[in-house]
Amino acid sequence: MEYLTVEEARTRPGLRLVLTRGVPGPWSEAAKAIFTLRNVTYLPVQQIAGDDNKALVEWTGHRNAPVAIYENEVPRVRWLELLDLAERLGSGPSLMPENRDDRVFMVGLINEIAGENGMAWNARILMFHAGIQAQGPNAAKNPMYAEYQYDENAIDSSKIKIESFLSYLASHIAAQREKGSHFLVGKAFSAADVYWAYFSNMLETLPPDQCPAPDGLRKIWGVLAKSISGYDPILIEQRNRIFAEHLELPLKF
Ligand SMILES: N[C@@H](CCC(=O)N[C@@H](CS)C(=O)NCC(=O)O)C(=O)O
Repeated sequence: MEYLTVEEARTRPGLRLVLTRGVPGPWSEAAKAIFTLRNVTYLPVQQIAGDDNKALVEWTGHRNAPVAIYENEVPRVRWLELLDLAERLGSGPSLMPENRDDRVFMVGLINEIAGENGMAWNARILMFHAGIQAQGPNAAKNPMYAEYQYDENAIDSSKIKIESFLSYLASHIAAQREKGSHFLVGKAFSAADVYWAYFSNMLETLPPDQCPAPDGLRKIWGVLAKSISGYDPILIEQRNRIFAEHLELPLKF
């Protein structure tokens, strides 16, 4: 994927989407897919993982990715802000369920996956902990440790939260199938399917021909599956089906 630098992107019109360069970061991958599915074109802009990304902070007030900057509007960073922007700018089938109950459920479900203190935030705490065990306390000097609230006392509760969410999601998928739906919300493809597909990569990474992630990242993500007591294979079957029918493979980053 071709990326603009922040300096180049600042002078360009339209939608600029800041993405972590060279890795399939799940927040960034899901954001890319949401805009693509809504037929919104964007200019990819690079963010460097773990770096201070000074120019990006000066431009947007944010150090990490994804960040979407549309024309002169305020930068949008949270998953719901990005989805709202894609819904507003895009065309074609909506990724938001029309039925209110489904919409309320979808927002909650994605938040359990990608929101602050959701599955992926807790998974990251386990990965940071493994980083300290492997490299010693210096690993925590990386700005991501403080920014993503690493706390050595949170390890056990992070594991419990992840296990409990994965077991909830597996039961929910099974119940959806009983009702004749292969989607996470109601009977239609929605943003929840997109979010689970990309975030499941932290739990079980797609094979290298579908996701050419650096070995180091595969190893770090591998910490999640090793740290928990197990997970139902229905979680992976679900995302494989969504990738096969709705999303682009291989991932390009
Ligand atoms: N902006 C998102 C979180 C995004 C996030 O966690 N990004 C990470 C993973 S893709 C990232 O940029 N990591 C690299 C870094 O922090 O330098 C949110 O607030 O919900």
